[in-house]
Amino acid sequence: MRNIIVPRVLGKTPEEVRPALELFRALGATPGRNCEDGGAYGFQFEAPRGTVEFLATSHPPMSDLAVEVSDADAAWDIVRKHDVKVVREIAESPDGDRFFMIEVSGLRVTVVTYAVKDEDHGIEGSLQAEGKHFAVVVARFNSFITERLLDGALLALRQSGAVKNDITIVHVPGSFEIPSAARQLAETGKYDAIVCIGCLLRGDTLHYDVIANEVTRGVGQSAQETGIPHAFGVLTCDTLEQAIDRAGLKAGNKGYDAGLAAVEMASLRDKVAAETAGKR
Ligand code: DLZ
Repeated sequence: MRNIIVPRVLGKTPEEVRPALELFRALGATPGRNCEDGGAYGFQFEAPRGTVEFLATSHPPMSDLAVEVSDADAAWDIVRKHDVKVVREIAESPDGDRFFMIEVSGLRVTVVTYAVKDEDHGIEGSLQAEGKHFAVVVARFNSFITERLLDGALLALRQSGAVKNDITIVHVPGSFEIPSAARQLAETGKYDAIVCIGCLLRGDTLHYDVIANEVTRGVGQSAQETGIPHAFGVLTCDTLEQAIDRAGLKAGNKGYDAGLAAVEMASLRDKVAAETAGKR
């Protein structure tokens, strides 16, 4: 068995399903396959783990779906910014679990953080960007793609709680220029993370490989030498079609993913610093 997919109808049109899609994205579920078949649409989401629970009880479950998250209080803050009905406000169970219940697109969802974890997950960043500052460096080359990636990155930052005034967008001519601009921004010390957005399409010359290697190396070097997290939202594709797929269509939006990575890494940096402060 590779995967268990439980389909559920949340509306007749994609528009009716949109609130649930937006909420799940905001909670960090990874968009998976989208499909369309004769006017029926499917939007899949993936999480690192999935559990099927078969119940033997005379009471129907209170919710249609349970989502385990790393931080229910952070998830609660995210949920409150969405168009959802609150069925039960965040509370603590007698066992110490933190949980709340909402309804979105007719789907009743319990969101929970268990007091006793299955395993020690170690230190993890959260998707909370409130009060944090971000810079987004975006290449104009292949702007048809990079503008969509930029939209995705900004959506991720805003959904995570970053405010517009705390996001600086810097435009550069092409991907080759991303590392130097990113480094200059990182060195100001004013940003918690930098999101790098570009699109390299393989042409007939060596240019692609040369630039791709240099951009990857330069962004990595800037991150390591400044200590400021840099998220890599630079597509390296053989064809325009592949790039379109990764800029908001079939394979999600890699700008959005980079935005979330920036938020998580900014949070992780703070947590590692707090966790290790005073330790030898
Ligand atoms: C020159 C060039 C080429 C051929 N291809 C791309 C590309 O696919 N994606 C991209 O972001 N930029 C490209 N560039 C522009 C270079 O990144 C750079 O802006 C110029 O060489 C000027 O330094």
